Amino acid sequence: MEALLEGPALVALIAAVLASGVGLALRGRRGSRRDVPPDVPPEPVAPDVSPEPVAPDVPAPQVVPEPAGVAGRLARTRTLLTSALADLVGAGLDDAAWERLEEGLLAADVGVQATTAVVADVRRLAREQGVRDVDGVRGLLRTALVGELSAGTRALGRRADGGPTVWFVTGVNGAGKTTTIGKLAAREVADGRRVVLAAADTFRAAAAEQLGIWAERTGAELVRGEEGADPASVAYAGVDAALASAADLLIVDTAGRLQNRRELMDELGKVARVLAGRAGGIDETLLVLDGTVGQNGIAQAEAFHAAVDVSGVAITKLDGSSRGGVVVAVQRQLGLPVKLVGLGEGVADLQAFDPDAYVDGLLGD
Ligand SMILES: Nc1nc2c(ncn2[C@@H]2O[C@H](COP(=O)(O)OP(=O)(O)OP(=O)(O)O)[C@@H](O)[C@H]2O)c(=O)[nH]1
Ligand SMILES: [Mg+2]
Repeated sequence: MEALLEGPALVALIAAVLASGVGLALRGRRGSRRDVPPDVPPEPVAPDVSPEPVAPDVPAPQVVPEPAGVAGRLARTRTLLTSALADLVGAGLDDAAWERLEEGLLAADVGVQATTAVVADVRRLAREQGVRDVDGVRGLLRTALVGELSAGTRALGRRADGGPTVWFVTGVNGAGKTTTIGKLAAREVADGRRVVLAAADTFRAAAAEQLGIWAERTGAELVRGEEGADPASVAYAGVDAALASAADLLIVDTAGRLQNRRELMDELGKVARVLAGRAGGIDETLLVLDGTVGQNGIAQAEAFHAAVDVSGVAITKLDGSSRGGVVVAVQRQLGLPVKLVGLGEGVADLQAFDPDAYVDGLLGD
């Protein structure tokens, strides 16, 4: 230690160790964990100490089973919209029947703006083209809905110029952040990437334990802090760990927070700034939305976008009581691309969002 550290750096290290009462574990391997002492400021504690290099052994790829399709999971919404379409045609495309189709889309959580625009389009095209049968109207509706979903790139951001890619994951309590991270880690490790997970959810010890289980399960490395530690310091340590392990990807988990809790949203902004500062940017700021909350997802997305500049959305629980249309509402009202959909609690229940498959799920093919 004396050979490596002199003067201020040594003093800083000793002070940090005494203050925390915990030593810093600077060496980590995949499937291992690093503990960040509570209240370590997000400055480098001992910049002269470089972690020992980790042998560049490539993790044995895990097989992630093929996920179940979106189509099967949106059956309830499909039934609703299919019967609205049949009624529409049965009623000779009269005004009341178009209104019922609107009601069907609203009931599916498509949202007022998108519903109004989509139905106006379909109605006009049906009139212009003389379309009066169920398949024809469904085809027009399909095109209009896919059109609503065509904005933005679907791929999660990745770093091209060396250094680990950084994904920052946010959302309200229980949205499915940690589970989505676990699924992403499994997928990335299976693709041969070295992954570090940082548990910047320090509200509850159980949160880090939960991420730790995913780390073990997937072969990712875990960085965590004590309960109550500054989440920004954990994010910071995550970058250092990812650099030390020559990782390809760092995924930072955060504590769930209500979008109207000002101080918690400010804290999230700080974590993002510290993370971006240390990593030289964030490649994807992912907002995780619970698909079952319907239109409240829009208010959540607005607040998180204002706080941390969201770049992509993951919509979870589309397998549950979700009606699925919130995907359309999020894209139209916020212009944020939906990149991932969660379709269950299992490791394979995550899909890249595919507008065509999704609309087939809503309407049937
Ligand atoms: N059915 C279903 N359940 C899901 C999905 N994603 C997550 N869950 C479940 O939702 C619950 C909450 O998930 P977490 O990943 O812990 O959510 P979180 O956002 O990390 O929660 P906090 O950290 O407490 O804010 C768990 O029971 C998950 O198994 C999904 O796509 N479908
Ligand atoms: Mg969590």
